Amino acid sequence: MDFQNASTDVAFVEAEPLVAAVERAIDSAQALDPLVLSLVVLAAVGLVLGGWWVVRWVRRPPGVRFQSVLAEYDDVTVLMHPNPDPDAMACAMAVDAIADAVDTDTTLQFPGEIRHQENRAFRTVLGLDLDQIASSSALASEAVVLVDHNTARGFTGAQTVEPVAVVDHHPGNGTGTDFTDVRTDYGAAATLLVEYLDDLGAGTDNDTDPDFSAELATGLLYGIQSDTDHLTNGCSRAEFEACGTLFGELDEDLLERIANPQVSDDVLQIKATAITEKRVEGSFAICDVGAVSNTDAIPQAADELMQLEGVTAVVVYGENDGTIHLSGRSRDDRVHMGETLRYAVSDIPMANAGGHARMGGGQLSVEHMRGLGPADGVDKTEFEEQLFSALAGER
Ligand SMILES: [Mn+2]
Repeated sequence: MDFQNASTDVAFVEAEPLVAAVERAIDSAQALDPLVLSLVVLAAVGLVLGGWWVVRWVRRPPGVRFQSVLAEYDDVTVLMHPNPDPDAMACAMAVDAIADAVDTDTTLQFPGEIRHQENRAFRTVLGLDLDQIASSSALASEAVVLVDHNTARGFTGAQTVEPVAVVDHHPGNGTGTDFTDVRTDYGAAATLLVEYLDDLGAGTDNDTDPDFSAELATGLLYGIQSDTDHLTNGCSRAEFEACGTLFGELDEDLLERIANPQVSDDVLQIKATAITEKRVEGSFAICDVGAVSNTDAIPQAADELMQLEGVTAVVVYGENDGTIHLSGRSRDDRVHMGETLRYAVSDIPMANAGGHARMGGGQLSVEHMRGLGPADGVDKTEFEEQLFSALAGER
């Protein structure tokens, strides 16, 4: 006997009980009422199909689920965090495109101001229609989608806002009633929106809606770049993949116009003051830039000073309308900037300061710096001494 026949024999032996079982099943089926039988078959088919739909429904990619939530509303408000940055604005653009494809109207709103020249350039160059609000009564619709933050803040009544959807990459407990996607390992919230658009077929050759317009793709790329310090800080693999997705859709000319905006005279003036007037002790630099009309120039001056060789931590402060604004930067592992600033203002009533290890800020009133009631107050020289010793860890 050759091996071919041997295997056939084995298969035949195993098949015999199966045939018998099927015959028996057919016999008993014939015994049943044909109506009952067909109902049983129908129910079985229904169950399988239903199960398949449930699995498909549950496994829908996030972009598809997000769009179906938007589709439930006629109007949604896309709310950015106070003083929105390019990441927040890019997210709002993408939500608008996703909503538009299912005929949902959007209003893009934000509290605070858009002051930084890069943020202003982003808004102008990409032609964004953004609406500033100061209170929850100004929200354009009942349904609110939060992007790049997960709890509404920065306007009157913010705590009463219950968003229907939240798309973010910051830690926090905020959730949406219908949809929540918060990925804290991501470098930018815009990355999530690129994935959603990809889920929905944007960027393919098919004539799909939504699609990446040059403005949308460029905005999303700039959002990712600005939140990750040009892909050098806090990135995950997802950021690089998102940039790859956007690559074919970009408009380099738009990108260049956003990245290199004209800088206003006062910002350059304050940067110059910080460079020429700084006090340096060891590797720490502190500078009082005096009266400023644009407080946004203070953190920019701090960024500028950080570029100086040999400087590892800086604090820049200036005065606007009776308030002193502080901004600190550190790339020194010994200096936790947020803690340093908090300590430096701890003797001044009503002052508040804080932040992260590498970046911090604070505000104090000139009035209170002079001391209230029995307090002696501090003058600027004493204040700078306190800052230097806080930077040096001498407490
Ligand atoms: Mn962000």
